Amino acid sequence: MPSPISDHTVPWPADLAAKYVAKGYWAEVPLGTALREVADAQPDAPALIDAAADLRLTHVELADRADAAAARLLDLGMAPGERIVVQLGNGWEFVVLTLACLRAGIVPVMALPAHRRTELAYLARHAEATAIAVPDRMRDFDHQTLAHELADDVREVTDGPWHVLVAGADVAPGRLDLRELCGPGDPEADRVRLDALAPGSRDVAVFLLSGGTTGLPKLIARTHDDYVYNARCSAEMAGVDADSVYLISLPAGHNFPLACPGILGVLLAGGRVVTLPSPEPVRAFATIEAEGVTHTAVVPAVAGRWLDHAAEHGSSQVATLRVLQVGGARLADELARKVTPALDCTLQQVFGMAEGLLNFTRLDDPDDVICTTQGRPMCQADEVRLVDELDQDVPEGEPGSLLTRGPYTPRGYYKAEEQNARAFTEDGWYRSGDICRRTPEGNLIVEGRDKDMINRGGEKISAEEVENLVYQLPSVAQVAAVAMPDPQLGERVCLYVVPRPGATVTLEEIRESMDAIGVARFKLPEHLVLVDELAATKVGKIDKKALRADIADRLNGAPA
Ligand code: OOB
Repeated sequence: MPSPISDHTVPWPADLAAKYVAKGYWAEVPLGTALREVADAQPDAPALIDAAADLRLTHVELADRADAAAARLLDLGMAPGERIVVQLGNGWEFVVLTLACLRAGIVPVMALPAHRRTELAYLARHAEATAIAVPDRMRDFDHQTLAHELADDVREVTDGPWHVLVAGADVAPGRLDLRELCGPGDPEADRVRLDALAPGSRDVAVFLLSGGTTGLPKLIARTHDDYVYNARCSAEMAGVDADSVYLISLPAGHNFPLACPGILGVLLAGGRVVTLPSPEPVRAFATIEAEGVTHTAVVPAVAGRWLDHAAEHGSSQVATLRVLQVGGARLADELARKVTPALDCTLQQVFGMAEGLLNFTRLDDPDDVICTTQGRPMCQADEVRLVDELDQDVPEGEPGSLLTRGPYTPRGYYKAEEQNARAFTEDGWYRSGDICRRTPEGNLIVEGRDKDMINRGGEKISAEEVENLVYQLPSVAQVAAVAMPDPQLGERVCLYVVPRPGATVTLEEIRESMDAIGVARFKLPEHLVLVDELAATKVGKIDKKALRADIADRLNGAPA
């Protein structure tokens, strides 16, 4: 049996929890119940449109399907509190299954479609998952075979069943058909059953993955109370209401498209969610036009492609778009200034993290604030400090490392005592690792970071994780992974390698070996620099700052 989640989470202090309830931040309602209430209030309003599968559900149809799927998960033998790894593309099955889990108190672990054996095996084992949901195939990869093969890895820790749920037309014999599981059921009976099982509002609702600075991603346990608030307040920030139509085109398991406001915030506001498998501009623009999309969220790399597309083809297709949220990585001021003229909508910068804190520029902020800052915290009770190396507050206006606490920022990672000691202060501040400056009006500007992470078009890559994988090659004596500037994606992974004496090392060989182990392709290094030794700091650590400067110089054609 998997161990109870509450054995490994760090709760908010009781006095603060009471304050968050008293102030109304925590509504003390589980997400599934809150969503059911919306469906009761406006049953026939459109809720979900899967633009690729051409499937449309109203709020009541969606809520009923979620209950039906929840009931079937329970019938499989899954119990509330168990964990399911969710690795699905953007489509109706993702939404129905996620809502089903929220209703039944089964906790989804939000994996990404790009994850492969290494990440999935780790996630499943660490979360002690008893099930996984995958597409049959996606981008030429056979997800269901891999999911099935994970059974042995997982049984070592859970010693129980391993359910493989497959979404697609090609479900192999012996696996469970997720589309059937998410199909219509017996609404009244299912509802009575699920109402009786509603999880507690302090219980964990979902596991998000950390952007990651350590060897493997950490799990962030988001509770019903904190995540309902996260989603509702984000919806307010973005001006999302029952008339809003929100396009989800980033991988839906990320916090941004899931709940900022994303799927959950939009559904809670009574609005309509439209899913697309990717943000590729031709399809995205056509979908915005066809569905009358009013809001959407993208990363800066996608915003750039959309602006190029609009420059070439005009913006008439996106005439209904009112708000373009951009976040996940720093949006260059020059790009920010192009958004409104090119797409005729309001830009909203979002500086957020799966760990909690969300900053938004407000829709009615002056253009200068919208185009040159990453906004300010969404909640009065969000605490933000900018500190120096000794954790002392820096003078106002100076750059400092961001620490935060608040009603939707958990106090520690799941089952990660050692990392928690580093990533959180003793009094519960989360060290985001972002170097920010605060303007006199209170807006934050992200100037850099002091964490060992590479932000590739919004996908976060832990340098340590890449280095650990590269060290598996016998030809490598020493390796450092650093961010290399890139005009399209912002950053890509660059490797500095010291080969063993007499050995040769090539980029191809490194990429192939990582691919063979099975890791997400976005983590594969894209540039290799062979050196005799790695620059070191005074205390003998690898000097990543010097390496980042070195690769930037090399790309600029300057002598190294
Ligand atoms: C979002 O969440 P994560 O967990 O994938 O990554 C968080 C990190 C931040 O600590 C920061 O380093 C970076 O991503 N980041 C930004 C940014 N938004 C995120 N850096 C500069 N400018 C921004 N606007 O990325 C995320 C979660 C919720 C909403 C939006 C983004």
